[in-house]
Amino acid sequence: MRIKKQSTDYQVYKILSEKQMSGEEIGKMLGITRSAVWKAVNKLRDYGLKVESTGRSYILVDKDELNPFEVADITFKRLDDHIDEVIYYETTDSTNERAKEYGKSKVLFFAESQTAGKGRLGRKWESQKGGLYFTLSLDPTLEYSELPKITLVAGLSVAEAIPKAKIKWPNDVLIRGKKVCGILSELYGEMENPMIVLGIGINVSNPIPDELKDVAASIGEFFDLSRREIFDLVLANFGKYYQRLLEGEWSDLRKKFLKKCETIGKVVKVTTSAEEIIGVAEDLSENGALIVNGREVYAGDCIHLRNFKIQ
Ligand code: BT5
Repeated sequence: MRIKKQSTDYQVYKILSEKQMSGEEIGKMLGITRSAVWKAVNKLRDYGLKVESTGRSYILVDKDELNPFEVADITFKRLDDHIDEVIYYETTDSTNERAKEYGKSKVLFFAESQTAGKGRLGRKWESQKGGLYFTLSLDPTLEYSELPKITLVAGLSVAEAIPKAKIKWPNDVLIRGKKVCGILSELYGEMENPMIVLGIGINVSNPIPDELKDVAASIGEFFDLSRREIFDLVLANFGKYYQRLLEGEWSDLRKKFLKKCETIGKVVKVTTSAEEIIGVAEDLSENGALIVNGREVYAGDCIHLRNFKIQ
């Protein structure tokens, strides 16, 4: 289902989510007829929302925890300058794949569940109902070399939204050492003008398969936070931090990232496409790279070697 920022259905939802109102009043606000309002209200009903009409007013009752219009409302509120369309799926293969197929930036793809959720390097991302699975297609005005910072900023946005959460460089968010969020960013389109497909998966109350229970968890095991609250906080943080990144304020974001990142100071094994490096993760460079044994690493798989002793 597609929801555009300017669509009448969404505009009517937005008004009714704030207060009850008559068809005439809504019509006046939006510059449309009462019957157009009535049509929009019926569309909201078709999508399963409960809109009562008592006397003169329409009242939106029983707001779902996160219905498609609520997803759109949060998105447009928090990412006003960067997203103007939301595409919502009950289920799809992978929101990153949907984004690439659509091929347009400024869109947020959201799924209640994914049948072929993707991790990095062809790995699988478990995506049962109860979690948050979404992808933003962005068209950043950044130098090519700055693009990996978008993933770091996304991790920071999630880590700051969840109590006690820490970042494992480059893209995992953990609570007590267990992964609750993964991020997959992909470059798409032409080299000169690439589109970023930024996929974020957050475990909220979705079941975690037994074989992953040692390394993964859902936020619901630790905190009583709803999907709505988490989605809203993550997008609010990302809207703010992404804007700062575009405005060249990386050095402040880097400091924030370092505060949340538990990789620094640990002995790590980083596997890049070319090699494996074992050593102390010393710092995050001004360029956004992890510094291991004095070398800059921009992307790779990172394992914290807690019991490893350096001679
Ligand atoms: C990631 O890959 O962590 C990136 C995950 C991105 C998922 C989002 S959901 C929305 C969008 N659409 C997609 O299709 N993908 C994105 P990586 O660092 O490679 O980690 C993958 C590994 O994490 C797997 O091999 C498992 O060990 C583990 N894993 C799988 N599902 C998990 C889950 N739900 N929670 C925690 N760990 C999981």
